Amino acid sequence: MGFSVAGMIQLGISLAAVCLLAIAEPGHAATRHYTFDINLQNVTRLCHTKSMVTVNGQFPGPKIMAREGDRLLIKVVNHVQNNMSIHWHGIRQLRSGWADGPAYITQCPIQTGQSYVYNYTIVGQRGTLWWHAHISWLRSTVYGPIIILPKLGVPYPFQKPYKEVPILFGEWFNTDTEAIINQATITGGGPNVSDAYTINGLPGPLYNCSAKDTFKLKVKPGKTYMLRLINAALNDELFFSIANHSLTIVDADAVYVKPFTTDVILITPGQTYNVLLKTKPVHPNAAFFMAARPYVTGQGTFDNSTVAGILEYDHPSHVKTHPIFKPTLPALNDTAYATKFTNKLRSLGSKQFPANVPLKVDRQFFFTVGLGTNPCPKNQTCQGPTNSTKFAASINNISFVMPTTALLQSHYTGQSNGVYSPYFPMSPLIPFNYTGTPPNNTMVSNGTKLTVLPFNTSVELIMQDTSILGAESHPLHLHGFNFFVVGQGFGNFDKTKDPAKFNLVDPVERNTVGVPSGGWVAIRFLADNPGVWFMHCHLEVHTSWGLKMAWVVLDGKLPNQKVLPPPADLPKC
Ligand SMILES: *[C@@H]1O[C@H](CO)[C@@H](O)[C@H](O)[C@H]1NC(C)=O
Ligand SMILES: *[C@@H]1O[C@H](CO)[C@@H](O)[C@H](O)[C@H]1NC(C)=O
Ligand SMILES: *[C@@H]1O[C@H](CO)[C@@H](O)[C@H](O)[C@H]1NC(C)=O
Ligand SMILES: *[C@@H]1O[C@H](CO)[C@@H](O)[C@H](O)[C@H]1NC(C)=O
Ligand SMILES: *[C@@H]1O[C@H](CO)[C@@H](O)[C@H](O)[C@H]1NC(C)=O
Ligand SMILES: *[C@@H]1O[C@H](CO)[C@@H](O)[C@H](O)[C@H]1NC(C)=O
Ligand SMILES: *[C@@H]1O[C@H](CO)[C@@H](O)[C@H](O)[C@H]1NC(C)=O
Ligand SMILES: *[C@@H]1O[C@H](CO)[C@@H](O)[C@H](O)[C@H]1NC(C)=O
Ligand SMILES: *[C@@H]1O[C@H](CO)[C@@H](O)[C@H](O)[C@H]1NC(C)=O
Ligand SMILES: *[C@@H]1O[C@H](CO)[C@@H](O)[C@H](O)[C@H]1NC(C)=O
Ligand SMILES: *[C@@H]1O[C@H](CO)[C@@H](O)[C@H](O)[C@H]1NC(C)=O
Ligand SMILES: *[C@@H]1O[C@H](CO)[C@@H](O)[C@H](O)[C@H]1NC(C)=O
Ligand SMILES: [Cu+2]
Repeated sequence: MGFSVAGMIQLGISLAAVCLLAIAEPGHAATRHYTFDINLQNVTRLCHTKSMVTVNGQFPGPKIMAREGDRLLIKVVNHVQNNMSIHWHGIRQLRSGWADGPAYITQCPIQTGQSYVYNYTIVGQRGTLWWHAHISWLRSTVYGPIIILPKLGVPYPFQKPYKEVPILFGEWFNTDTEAIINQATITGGGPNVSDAYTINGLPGPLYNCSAKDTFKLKVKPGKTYMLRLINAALNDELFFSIANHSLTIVDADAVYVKPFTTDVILITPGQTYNVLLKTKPVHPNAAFFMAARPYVTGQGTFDNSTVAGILEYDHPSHVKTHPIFKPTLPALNDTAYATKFTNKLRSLGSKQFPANVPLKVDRQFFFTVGLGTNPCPKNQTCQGPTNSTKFAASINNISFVMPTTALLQSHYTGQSNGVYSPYFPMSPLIPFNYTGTPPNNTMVSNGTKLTVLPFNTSVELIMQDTSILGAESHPLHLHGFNFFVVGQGFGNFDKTKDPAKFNLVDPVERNTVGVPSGGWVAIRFLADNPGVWFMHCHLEVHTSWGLKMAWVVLDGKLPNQKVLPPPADLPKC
């Protein structure tokens, strides 16, 4: 922080989002203050201007910078008509669930004219995470990076990059995304898809009326850059590649991995990767597209377009920068590639950064995840799979009904009666051939049901995709924890044969994992963080349809095993 406030004003930098450091002695944790003013901003892309909800008028939003061990105090002031709530995606929130952010799970929304200070400490994490609105579909415009540097004096377990650059993937909609999800909720149909994908808010030259809105990464030859990749898209997993350059993955969801080099990365909404990009030793007489397009397994309509940014070498002015090379991306439905890619991910598992996989399991759960239907209201024609049904989604056939008050508060105050049931089923009530011919009755049941775990329970969870209304990959995100991805496969999970193949040595540790289309994934985590923790598909459309549930982790016996008291400014419903 070697610049003065006056200097920043001269540079025209908005003070609002600038971090003011309170304490910053070497080796000591600091407290970092940010202010997020939620306001409307007119933004134009693809020749369409719309008024959108933003943080500090920025799209994407401001960058949060911290070091491992720091405390963050982020004041969110809501100046718009929409309710607001912000989630710090991937931050463990040890005992500080009040700061986690999903609306009606850990807090009531911040209403118009109100403010709330998110107060939490980053413990044992370093890498790239992100923040986003966690209410309705507002995260389409309200998102930004969280960059967590290692503690002072602790090096990366790989070559120090020359420069670090956040790369946020997003989706641009010409119309208001709140109108889109509201309309879909009424008709029961699939919501309208995006008009473009974006890199750092910019769709790039492959779209009409967009060439001027292109992200350019200017690099020097012979250097190593670290790209901090974040998929903030609403509804799409993405393949990403840079023409004529390989990428070395060193970190996934803010956990170091065994480095591996690849030409194409698959990143689901909710996931992050740090990747090293070695630039060519001498100036090439060319530029290179960095492009992303979706990986699609479902049957609905989708945005099949491609976003491109440009990797440009910092040339002496006489050198030509043409042609522009384009990367080869896998086919939109290339599940073989997706599987090969995810199978390569491994925890670093070093002495300093061990993979603490739970070896014993206290509680086992088997959850089906997939689509289904709700009946169309009488006297209405719906646009679900039939004209008498609406689309729905569920876990163990329960489509989650959002409460009207915050679950954490109900739990903490012992007033959960009538708010939620603590009996979420451990496995499907009616087993069926999950990936075979789907049952005739596709109707889901519903409820606000949670799973209650004693403190320090070691959990194994199998998540099984279903073929109801078509198999589809679902990126499941768990709040409050990282988990280890100990196994995955296609077809139905076989509880006699599959566990023998689990990797309990160096499985990847992360917070969001794709349940393979028509397959299953096995995860393990230690429930050592008391609170109420949301778990949901990170495809916003599926979350809206009910593919979500929550875990209650009870307090432990020791004073440092209990949820902290709620802050005084916690919003009320
Ligand atoms: C956005 O554009 C509208 C119409 O031109 C204008 O009335 C409004 O003041 C603009 N809002 C902002 C925040 O600039
Ligand atoms: C943040 O939370 C910590 C831990 O509960 C508390 O000690 C501290 O006073 C809080 N800070 C603010 C500004 O609320
Ligand atoms: C969704 O798309 C349909 C068809 O293009 C259009 O008629 C409708 O207005 C769109 N809805 C919203 C909310 O933009
Ligand atoms: C882009 O513009 C061209 C020329 O006007 C038109 O033919 C084409 O359909 C447009 N493409 C898209 C995706 O709108
Ligand atoms: C995208 O979908 C449209 C409409 O289905 C189709 O016409 C077009 O060829 C597709 N584009 C690509 C690149 O697959
Ligand atoms: C992928 O899509 C192509 C073109 O639509 C089709 O020919 C192919 O069978 C599909 N592959 C898979 C694995 O679904
Ligand atoms: C359904 O429509 C019929 C005929 O238009 C009407 O009599 C009835 O009141 C409607 N029912 C509801 C629940 O709207
Ligand atoms: C709904 O679908 C059924 C079966 O395809 C058809 O007979 C009926 O006319 C449709 N109703 C409306 C209101 O479109
Ligand atoms: C489930 O369905 C699949 C695909 O149709 C089939 O191959 C498999 O034999 C079925 N499994 C059982 C246990 O019926
Ligand atoms: C589902 O429907 C088919 C065709 O109507 C019927 O043959 C089959 O027995 C039904 N299956 C079940 C499980 O009800
Ligand atoms: C839940 O299911 C009941 C019974 O089928 C239904 O009346 C209610 O509308 C459903 N609630 C939601 C929010 O879908
Ligand atoms: C905002 O949240 C409050 C508290 O849950 C709720 O009563 C109100 O209806 C919400 N307002 C909007 C515009 O959604
Ligand atoms: Cu999903």
